[in-house]
Amino acid sequence: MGKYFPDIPEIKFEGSKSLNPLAFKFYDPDRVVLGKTMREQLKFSMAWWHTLCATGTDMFGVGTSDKSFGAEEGTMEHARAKVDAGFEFMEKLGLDYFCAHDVDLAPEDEDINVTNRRLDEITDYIKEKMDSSNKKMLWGTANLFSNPRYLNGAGSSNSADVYAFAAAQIKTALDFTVKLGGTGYVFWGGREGYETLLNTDMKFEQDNIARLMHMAVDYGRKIGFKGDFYIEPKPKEPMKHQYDFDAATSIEFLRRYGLEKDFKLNIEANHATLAGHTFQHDLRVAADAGMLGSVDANQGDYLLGWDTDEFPWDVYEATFAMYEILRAGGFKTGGLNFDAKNRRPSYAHKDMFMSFILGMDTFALGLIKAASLLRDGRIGEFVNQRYASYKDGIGKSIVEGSATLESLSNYAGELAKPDLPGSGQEEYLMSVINQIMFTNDDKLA
Ligand code: XUL
Ligand code: CO
Repeated sequence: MGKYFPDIPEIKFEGSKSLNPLAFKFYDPDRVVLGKTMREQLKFSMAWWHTLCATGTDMFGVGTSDKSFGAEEGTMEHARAKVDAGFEFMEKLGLDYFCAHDVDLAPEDEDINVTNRRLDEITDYIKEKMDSSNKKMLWGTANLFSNPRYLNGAGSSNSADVYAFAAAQIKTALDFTVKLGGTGYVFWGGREGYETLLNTDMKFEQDNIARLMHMAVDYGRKIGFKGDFYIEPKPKEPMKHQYDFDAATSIEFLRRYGLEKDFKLNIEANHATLAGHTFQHDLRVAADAGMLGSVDANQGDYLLGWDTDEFPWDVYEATFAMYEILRAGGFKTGGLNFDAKNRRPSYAHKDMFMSFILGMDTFALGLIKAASLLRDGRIGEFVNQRYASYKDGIGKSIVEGSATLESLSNYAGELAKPDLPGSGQEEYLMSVINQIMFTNDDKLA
């Protein structure tokens, strides 16, 4: 039954009537939804940091969950035990992908040369395990925010030496991402922002971040990285102001610095809500720009104002998210990475499995219901009809570019007073959503 989670069986789909806490109720990996299996549509991924490293430490107390996996923390033996535990975990849940920062994989030494050798060693070991399983790397990244040297950021640091160390970490992280066949490389701007403008040259810092990203693209392409680079927007936390505030701000940054061909976005639900948007909003902004790359699947808390990284249980949110992802043509290089952790009181290893079951079932339902919404077509058709006035006449002249302020002013003068633009019927549309949510009559294939 495996060495690290001996009491946990392989998690299987048992259907919505199952009372087994260690079974999927909705995630049926081989079920076909809109031409692809659920497994292919959803591309679930395990975040190394939460699953194998995070112990539940918070600002007020130490960890509650044991992630030693039988080895002394901070040793290479522990790093290898995490690999073994991680592969057993992914195997039992049927997760095909994982994501990792450099520091999640091997302990950092004071000397970066030692750290790099450790990363070489551990990624050789991971590669061996990958060769004898079907596990894949979704994306890699470098942690440029935990080490004290990054207290003022990495690419945005006032210190050129610190900047060079950030570059060195990115180089190594790109090396192992390519070695492990990762299809994405993430820049989450951990501390790329500022606390006060009294000590900050904002434009200089942003120019420098862009320089670092260009160097990453140049190096990545040189060593054969064919995947997508991603920016993962977040408005605040840990910094008061972060430069990658939300999808719109990040897209503007990428275009301003000529990075838009190599970069897409990795949209995280809890980051979008921290920015005062819905998850769906930021997904739509990214998709409209052709930059919806990958998703960090999690959920915030309505009562707490920070990045709680909860496993998603809100099926409405998951449905709206999957609706955007399907409309955008589904995942290519990206997938659904559970950047989520179980609550501090849920400290048992069994809770980790039940958390993933919750998250995977939530997104399976989201996929089923989003596909039903698309097939039902009422929402799409309503939106289409709402803009019908642009299909001919004066509207057509606006869209085709022949209208001028004078022509529109003459038109308005003749009309004297327009009709109201038509009811938005939000309440009706939500009743359509509810009808879809609570029917079992989903026709998906
Ligand atoms: C932090 C966060 C990160 C990134 C990767 O809020 O989401 O874990 O996903 O650095
Ligand atoms: Co994230």
